[in-house]
Amino acid sequence: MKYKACLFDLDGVLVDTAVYHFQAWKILGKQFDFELSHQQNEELKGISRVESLEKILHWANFQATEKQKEAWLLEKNETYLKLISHMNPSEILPGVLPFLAQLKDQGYLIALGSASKNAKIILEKTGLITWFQAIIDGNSVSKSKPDPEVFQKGAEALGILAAECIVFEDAQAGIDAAKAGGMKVVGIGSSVVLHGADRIITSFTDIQATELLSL
Ligand code: B16
Ligand code: MG
Repeated sequence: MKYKACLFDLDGVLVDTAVYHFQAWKILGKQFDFELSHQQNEELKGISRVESLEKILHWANFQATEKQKEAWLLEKNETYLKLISHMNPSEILPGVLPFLAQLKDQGYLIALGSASKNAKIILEKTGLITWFQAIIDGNSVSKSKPDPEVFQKGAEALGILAAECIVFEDAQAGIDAAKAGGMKVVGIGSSVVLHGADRIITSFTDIQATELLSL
């Protein structure tokens, strides 16, 4: 087979946790009179928690001490954990489960490549965890997307080459990471905001696993 594995981003690809990140950052922003816009939130997709806070403080034009930043990172995560505590399998995005089943039937390996340090909790709450042969998340990498590390580690964990992987991503930083790692990439979202993917789909209801061979 031309490709051996599919590497999935989590937020915005398998589940829509971006809405919970948005709410949690909005709640935190109140402390320094900052109102996060939807457009700014787009730029936070796929990047780490630390980098997200740096961007937000820059937009808010707020100088914070390292101690303050640490406290806010913790606070944002506590709010986020509360928001995701009720997550369940109903929050898996449309078409994801049938697509994973097709991949499994066709012999593909399946791995996760997420920037989130909370990825495992989300996979457990939604029951998605059983589909994955390897999980690479924010706890296993030192460089964030658009660095390819998260996907390279995924390929390594599965024991296959980058050229044998297809990445599924909703964020520009993630598409760039996959490309930098020499992998094929399917973007999930709109071609107006996502550039450089080998194919764009609006959801997994748009694609059949057999179509991957033509990438
Ligand atoms: P956490 P992904 C990313 O997940 C999110 O898109 C991004 O908005 C978030 O800041 C990042 O995870 C870190 O998340 O605070 O849970 O560690 O899209 O790479 O699955
Ligand atoms: Mg994402």
